[in-house]
Order: sequence, then structure tokens, then C-alpha cells
Amino acid sequence: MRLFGFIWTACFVLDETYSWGYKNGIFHNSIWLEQAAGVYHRESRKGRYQLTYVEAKAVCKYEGGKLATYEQLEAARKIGLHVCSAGWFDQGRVGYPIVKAGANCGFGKVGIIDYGYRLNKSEKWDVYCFNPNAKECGGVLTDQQRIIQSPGYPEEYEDEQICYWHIRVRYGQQIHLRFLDFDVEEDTSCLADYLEIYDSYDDVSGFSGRFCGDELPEDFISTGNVMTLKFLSDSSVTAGGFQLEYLAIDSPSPTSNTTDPWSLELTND
Ligand SMILES: *[C@@H]1O[C@H](CO)[C@@H](O)[C@H](O)[C@H]1NC(C)=O
Ligand SMILES: *[C@@H]1O[C@H](CO)[C@@H](O)[C@H](O)[C@H]1NC(C)=O
Ligand SMILES: [Ca+2]
Repeated sequence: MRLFGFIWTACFVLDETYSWGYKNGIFHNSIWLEQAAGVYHRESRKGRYQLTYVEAKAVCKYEGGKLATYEQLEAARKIGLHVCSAGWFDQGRVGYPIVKAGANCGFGKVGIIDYGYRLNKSEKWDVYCFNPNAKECGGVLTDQQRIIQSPGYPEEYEDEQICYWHIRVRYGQQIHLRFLDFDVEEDTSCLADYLEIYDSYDDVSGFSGRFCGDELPEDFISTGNVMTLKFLSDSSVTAGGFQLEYLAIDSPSPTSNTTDPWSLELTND
């Protein structure tokens, strides 16, 4: 079972300024956040609460899924889907799944916080989709160690993918990224398909590299406790994809030796 684990804090907004594809008259620019049991939460890349009911349905359909039903959302909640953002689900209902009671989210309640069936379908919310076959594409990652791979890996990735992985480890830690496999459509300036690393929690600041081709990029260690990876593929030519692993390490203090086991491995070679 693929599960991003218990995500207690999922309230953030991305400042994204450029656009992403139109299809069937609908602007497909949503980003994929958390998922569990085939249910996933998406918000528009314009930010939080930007999707009408029609747009929300189109976002799910675009990826071969549907709006999640109340039961599917509850099943996902039971295995840890906790999202502090209201979204459309089946039949024009709006709500969000809460696992752990908190003052800032869900009015201190646990369960599906249900805003009911909305009469005004032009209201703007996020969306909860259901697609058990959905390929993992991005998310908010808070585990201490984790494998990240291109959608559908080890199969080739598809055209027109955009995935964001926002990694956040404990305060005082850093993120050590190591590439295990890398094959992304080769292009002189990586304008076609690419993987980008940002030494920050968004893709606005902290740009640290853009990669394509089949050469394994070097390890990367973040400055702070957050990092963003962005994968984009254009409308033609795919490749084998990538697999990488990150490991949370305790930041070396000036008085002690390194606590990064991967660095020790390297120096012991
Ligand atoms: C429906 O919601 C939209 C967006 O919030 C708002 O602009 C519009 O005035 C609402 N319509 C009615 C009839 O309340
Ligand atoms: C780190 O440890 C090695 C031996 O384990 C030692 O040679 C080196 O001087 C230490 N470095 C620091 C900065 O303490
Ligand atoms: Ca391509």
C-alpha cells in the first residue's frame, strides 16, 4: 500500500506564476498533494481554493479518476489521510479528512469535516479524487528516508507529467539526496523533460539544478530541512525515468563529526 504516512500539516500555498496545459477547455494546472487508498487531494497551481465543481471533476477525469465518494474519503482517512483543506468530492459535496484533532483545523473534531452538498457549484475549493490505479506523482513527504521515482517507474514515464515533491524533515536536519537511476529525455538545455532541485519548499527560490539525459546526477544535500523536486515532461518523447532516495541527516555541528551515514560510506570506500 502506498501511503504518504501521517501528514499533520498540509496547509501551504505555492506561488506559481506560469501556466500549464489546456485540455477540453479546462485549465489543467493542479498539483498533487497527499494520497491514500487511491484517494488524493489536489489544489490548483494558482493556489488553494481555486476550483469550481466543474473544474474539480475535470481535474480528476483528466487523470482517469473520479471525484472521491464520502466512503472512499473516509476509508483513506482511516489509514491516515489528514488534510487541512476543503475540497469537492462526489455529488457536489465539500469537506476534508481529519485524523488528529487540532485547534487550527477541523474545529477540534475528528472525521470527515462535512460542509454538505453545495447549492452554489461556482464556489471554489480544492478537490478529492479517487483513482486506485493512479501513478504516484509528487506529494508532501515527511518521512526520514524514502524512495522517490518518476510516475509509473520502472515503466517509462508518460508525456505531459508535472510532479512536485515537497520534502520536509525535522527542524535542524538536512536532506541528503542520492540518485539510483536516471534516464530523462536528453535535450541540450533540458528544455523538453527535466527534473529540477530546489533548496527550498517551493520552486520559486533556491534553484539548485536542472537535469536530463542519462547521466546519474551527483548527490545533493539541502541547506535547511526542506527541499522541492519538480519533474516535468513535455508532449512528446519519453524515457526510462528516475529513481532516487533521500535520507534525513542531522546537520553537522562545528564540534562533532558528520552524522551522515551516506557520507561515511563514501569516505570509507
Ligand atoms: C456562487 O459562488 C461564487 C463564488 O464564490 C460567487 O461569486 C457567486 O456570487 C455565488 N452565487 C450565488 C448565487 O450566491
Ligand atoms: C572526524 O573523525 C575522524 C576519525 O573518525 C578524525 O580523524 C577527524 O579529525 C574528525 N573530524 C572532526 C572535525 O572532528
Ligand atoms: Ca519528452
